[in-house]
Amino acid sequence: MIYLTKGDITLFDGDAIVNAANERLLGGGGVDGAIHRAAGRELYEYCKTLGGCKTGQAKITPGYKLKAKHIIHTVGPIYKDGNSGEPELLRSAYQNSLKLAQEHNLKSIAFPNISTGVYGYPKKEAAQIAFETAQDFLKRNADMEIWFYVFDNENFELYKDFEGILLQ
Ligand code: AR6
Repeated sequence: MIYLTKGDITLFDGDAIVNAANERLLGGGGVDGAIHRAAGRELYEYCKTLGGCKTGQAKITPGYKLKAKHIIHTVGPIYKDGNSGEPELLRSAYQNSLKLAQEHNLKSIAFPNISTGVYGYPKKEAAQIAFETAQDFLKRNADMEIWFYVFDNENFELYKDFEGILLQ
């Protein structure tokens, strides 16, 4: 199932939240900053050992002080013109996060709207890619709960009419 919630992803009480990180994996602004603040210093110390993460890839850490048991850190593309591989890289970020969740036998995962803040990805196009990737994944892994945590009204309006999405 795919769920939609408006609010702070650091409050998600489930198996994993996804962080929209950068390639260094050492924190930053936006949702990345919020997650590092809520999870605590231990997250930063652990992330230092990971050697970063390439755009479109994903790495997993414990959730530390979060309610969520794990954090899946992925790096979305910085949006340039839409013809520089951004759609493929954004899809990979979602796919690789879901794959990692599956490999760790996780059953619930919450995503922020990757790349649509500081990285400037147009929200409508990003929402389409996120939702389609989730739907595709569920065809093969029907028992995963996929949550989209939107933080602003524009994203809420974009997601709420997707077919089959459940408002929570
Ligand atoms: N819960 C849910 N969503 C949030 C939260 C929150 N607590 N805070 C912000 N958002 P951004 P990006 C939304 O900029 O575009 C960082 O500095 C936000 O409104 O966090 O992938 C990293 O270190 C937006 O819709 O991530 C990277 O350098 C969405 O999360 C860079 O920003 C993503 O916005 C990554 O940029």
